[in-house]
Amino acid sequence: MGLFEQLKDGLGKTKQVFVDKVTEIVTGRKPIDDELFEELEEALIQADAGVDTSLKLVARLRKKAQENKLQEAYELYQVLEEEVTRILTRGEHRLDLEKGRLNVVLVVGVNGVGKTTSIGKLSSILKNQGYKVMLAAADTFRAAAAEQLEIWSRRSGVDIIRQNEGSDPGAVVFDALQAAKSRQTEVLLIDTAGRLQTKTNLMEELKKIRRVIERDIPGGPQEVLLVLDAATGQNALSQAKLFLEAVDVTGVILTKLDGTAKGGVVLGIQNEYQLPVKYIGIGEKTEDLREFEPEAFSKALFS
Ligand SMILES: Nc1nc2c(ncn2[C@@H]2O[C@H](COP(=O)(O)OP(=O)(O)O)[C@@H](O)[C@H]2O)c(=O)[nH]1
Ligand SMILES: [Mg+2]
Repeated sequence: MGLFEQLKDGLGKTKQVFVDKVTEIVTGRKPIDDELFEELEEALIQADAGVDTSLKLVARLRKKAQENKLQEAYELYQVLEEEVTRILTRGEHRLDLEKGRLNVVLVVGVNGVGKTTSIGKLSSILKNQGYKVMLAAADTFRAAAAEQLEIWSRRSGVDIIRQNEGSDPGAVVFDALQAAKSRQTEVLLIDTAGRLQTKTNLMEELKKIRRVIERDIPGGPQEVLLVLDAATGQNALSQAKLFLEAVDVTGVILTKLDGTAKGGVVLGIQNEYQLPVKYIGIGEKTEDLREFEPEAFSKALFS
C-alpha cells in the first residue's frame, strides 16, 4: 500500500460518517434549500466537527451557493471539500526546528492519549532526518512511564535523561537541558505526566517546567505540542481549551485516527482554537506517525 492509500485506509471510519453521509445528502437529487443546509449542518455536527465549526462551514456553503448561483445539491460537494481544505490548511504545520541549535519540544496532554508513544516515534523520525535527538522523562509519577520512554530511546538509538520515580519533573528537565547543551543535542523531546485527577497540580507542574526551559534556553521551548486522542471526539476540544489556558501550545499531535469515526474533530481543533495540527497518528508503528499534510488529508477524506 502506498502512503496515500494508508492514510485513506486510516481515515476510513471518519470518511464513512463524514463524507459518505454528506454525499448521501447532496446526491439525493435535492434542490438547494434550507432543509438541505440543515441536514448538512447536522451531519457535520454528528461527524464531530464541533458546533461552531459546523455552523460556520454551512454559512460559508450558503454564501458560496448564492455567489456562484449553484442550482444542484451535488455541486455543494466540491465547495465543501474546498472549505474543509481551507480550514485544515490554516497555520504553520511544520515544527519550528533549526539545525545547529538546541530546539526544545515540550509534549503535554492527559493520560493515555499517546504522548510517550508519539515522542518515541518522533525521536526516530527526527533522528532519520539528521537531528541529534535526546529524550527527557519528566513524567516521574510512575516508574513505568520512564521505562516506556527508555525502551523507545533504545529502539531509536537516542540518549535519555531520567531520574527516580517521584523526583521533581522540573529537576529532570533542568538536568536534561544541561546534558543537551553539553552534548550538542539539536532536539530535546520532553515527556510529561498527564494525570487529570489533580488538574490544577498538573497545570502548575507544566507551567513550572516551562519556566525552567524559558530561563535556560533563549526562545525556548520552541514547540509545545499538545497530544489529543481523536477517538475522544469533543472531549479533545475541551482538553485543548484547558491546556491552552495553562501553557502556550504551538501545535497538536492528533493520535488514534485509525479506528475512530471521530476524525472530524481535526476541523474543530484547527478552527475553534486556531491550533495547527502538526502530526497525526494512524497506527501503532513508527511510520504511522505522519506529518500532517492538509491537502493530502482532505483528499484522502473526499476521494
Ligand atoms: N491505534 C493507535 N494507537 C495509538 C496511537 N498513538 C498511541 N497509541 C496507543 O495508545 C496507548 C497509550 O499511549 P501512551 O503513549 O502510553 O500514552 P500517554 O499516557 O499519553 O503517554 C498505547 O497503547 C499506544 O500504543 C495511534 O496513533 N494509533
Ligand atoms: Mg506516557
